[in-house]
Amino acid sequence: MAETFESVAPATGEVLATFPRSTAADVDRAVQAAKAAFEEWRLVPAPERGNVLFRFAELLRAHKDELADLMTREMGKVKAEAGGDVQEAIDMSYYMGGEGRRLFGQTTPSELRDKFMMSVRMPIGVVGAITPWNFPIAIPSWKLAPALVCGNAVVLKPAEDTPLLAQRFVELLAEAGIPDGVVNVVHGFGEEAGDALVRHPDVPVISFTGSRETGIAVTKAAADRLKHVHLELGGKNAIIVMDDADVDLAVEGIVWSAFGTTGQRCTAASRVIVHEAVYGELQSKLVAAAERLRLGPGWEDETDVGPLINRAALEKVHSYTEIGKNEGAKLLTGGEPYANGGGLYYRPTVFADAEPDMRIAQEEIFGPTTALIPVAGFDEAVAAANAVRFGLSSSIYTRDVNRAFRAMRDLQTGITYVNAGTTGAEVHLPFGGTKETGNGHREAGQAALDVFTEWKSVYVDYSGKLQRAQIDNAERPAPR
Ligand code: UN1
Repeated sequence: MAETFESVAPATGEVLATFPRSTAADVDRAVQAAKAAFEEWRLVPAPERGNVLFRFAELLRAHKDELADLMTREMGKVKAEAGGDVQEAIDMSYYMGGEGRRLFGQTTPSELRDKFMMSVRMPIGVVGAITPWNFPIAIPSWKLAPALVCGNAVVLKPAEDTPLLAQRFVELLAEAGIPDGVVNVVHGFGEEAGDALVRHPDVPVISFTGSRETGIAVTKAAADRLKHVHLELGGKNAIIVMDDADVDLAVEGIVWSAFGTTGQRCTAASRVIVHEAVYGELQSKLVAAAERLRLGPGWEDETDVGPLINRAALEKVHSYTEIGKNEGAKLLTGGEPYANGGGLYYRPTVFADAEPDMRIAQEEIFGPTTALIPVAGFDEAVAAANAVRFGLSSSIYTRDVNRAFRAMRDLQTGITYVNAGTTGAEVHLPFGGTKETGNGHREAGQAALDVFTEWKSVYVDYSGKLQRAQIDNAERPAPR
């Protein structure tokens, strides 16, 4: 009998479904199916591949409510955010569907006569996509939509916390007309199914979203075969609030970015760097706003903040409350679990008087905890924002256009917001981070195509004779 694992609702502890725990042999079968299907799929005209994604987007629209509802149960986020998660997948599928009629390369003149040259994007083969539970529909679409329109086949290994949503995702892709074998799913755990996928010799591309530590392990495991590895890892994102900011607007942005999705976003604002002139005002307004948030199951209309994903997450978040207190930061509110019908709730937590080098200001917590760091001016604020190993998102609240532009230039992150929080990336700009948030790749936008294609440069000589580049044209007149 194959081993199994359960999908459990974080708001109630209820078992939603049981899934087979995929082994290395299962992964191998999935990869072989993908490898065979790739040979057909790569030859399907790209606009036709795009049409499948358009149909997928339409199916996601038709099933948006059902998927959002399931997401409130399996993952726990609140209904409006669950709808937003599905909407990201709809938008990404339409956007990448349209790429089927672009996938632009370049043409450029040759240095020789009667010779034509161009670059074209080529699909690579089987993509191994390893996705997290926090955006259980959106992130699979960020990886699969571009991978598929570019002509690759995929083996998807979704997080073990959200297998039901992943299952619905691939069922709808099949209904949209993805041929058999082009998309395959394996379920289970990173050490087993994930590791087998990353090491499989017939999987040349790995796209992984998850923790920094797992990203390093993935990179090492993929190194022996020099695989292409795309990584989307942690964040320790800061919101800077300057003395000239609209403090009420900043508080709204902080509440949304720090406590939305219960802080379980890689773009969550887990640091707030505040000019001392508005530090007192911001503290009291933020605490009042945090204490107004209602905790409960994601499917209830009144809920602002849902549960954490699992017990290990709850324990980790609580351990950082202890760490923050021991480091000497001042706990202003929260800092404890909240009992409600067996759900894994944690009170929105705000620390004040944090130093930039404290662990609560350096390490990714992935929960509803944020730390206020007071500063005396702009330069100190930017230095504090940059003083972390991660570089995903950043934000500044200011009404001074010069400061805003300096911040856009100097904040060392892949994404910077002005007068908005650190979350809410749209699908048609590149998404990803600098430093240890990744390895230089981006997903979403045009940049995603670089992960899922190889450039091929093509030269066509129609002169009918041997022309030798760099030799037959060596005598160029010097420009005057
Ligand atoms: C993530 O947390 O991994 O910008 C993705 C945002 C969302 C995506 C977050 N659109 O916060």
